[in-house]
Amino acid sequence: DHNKMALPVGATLDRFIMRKQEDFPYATGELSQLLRDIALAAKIVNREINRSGLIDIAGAYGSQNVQGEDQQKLDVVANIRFIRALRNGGEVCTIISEEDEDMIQTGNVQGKYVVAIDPLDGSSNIDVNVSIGTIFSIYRRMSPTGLDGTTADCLQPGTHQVAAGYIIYGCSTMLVYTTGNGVNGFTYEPSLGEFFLSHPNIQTPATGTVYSVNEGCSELFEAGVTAFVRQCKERHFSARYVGSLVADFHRNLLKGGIYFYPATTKSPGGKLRLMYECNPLAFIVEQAGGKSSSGTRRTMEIEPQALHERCPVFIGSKELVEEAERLIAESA
Ligand code: AHM
Ligand code: MG
Repeated sequence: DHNKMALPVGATLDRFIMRKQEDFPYATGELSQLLRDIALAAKIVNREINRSGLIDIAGAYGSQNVQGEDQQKLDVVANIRFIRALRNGGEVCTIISEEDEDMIQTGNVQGKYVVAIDPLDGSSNIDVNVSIGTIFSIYRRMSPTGLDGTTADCLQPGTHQVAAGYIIYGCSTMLVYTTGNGVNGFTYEPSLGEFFLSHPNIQTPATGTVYSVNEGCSELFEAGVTAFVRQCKERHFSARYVGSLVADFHRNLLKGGIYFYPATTKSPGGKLRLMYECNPLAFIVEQAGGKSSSGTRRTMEIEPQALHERCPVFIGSKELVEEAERLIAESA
């Protein structure tokens, strides 16, 4: 039956999502629709990012209206675009966004899903033409439909994720996602306006020779982390750190390596956010055969207490994450 054959490299994202849905006979297509809504918003945000260098001069070459509507900051623009797409799509009752203090109720009280999103991560890289990304996580709501989503719907542990993904706006734009059945990567073809399957069934190497950490903060690390960094150097690993989580994560996912943002004496809880930075990437890395840990426990098993809570993270190739955990345990 040709319908059951794996789709080849070059299949469009839409076809791929549709085919995956056929694997679940009782699927209603709502999650598929939600993924398509995210992909559409990604295309719009990609367009904004690509012309971002022109924004300040847009008036000069005449494409900007007199009210100067183009001048919002890109992370704000991305936030508006994703929220609008999720609201219009109708499948999502509640959103957590890095850009908004409180939960966002979409008004879609029949929506069965909750989304946690960092609409544009890597804020320090936006203005300097370095890769940035979007990270998202999808949960099924637990409260009954008919009302707004609740805080409890938003504070589910990462193990409850039904899907997660990221978009990297880099040399080319890619969307990588999982629904818990492997990880697939799609590359955007701007002239056609389509994402095409380019990286089917991504598996991350079991180990690697790259470590990614802001070593400028190393004096603020705890002893176990310092020992791990020393070990990376003794083995002559390469240091690679863009400062955009999605870019650093994506490179290590494909090539092998470890990204970490540990607790520091300055930010004892770590810097990165559990709900829309760590958990989605943890789901992806595990689906690709890798690991994600706070240093002492599996990221996805952390019981979230607050929408914007932070956590230390060690994520990437399985062997490297386990070594970091071991050194942290030994020096505790
Ligand atoms: P942001 O959400 O303000 O963009 O911060 C998250 C970013 C990550 O993309 C990146 O890995 C990290 O912060 C870099 O932090 P630092 O500059 O402290 O190394
Ligand atoms: Mg962020």
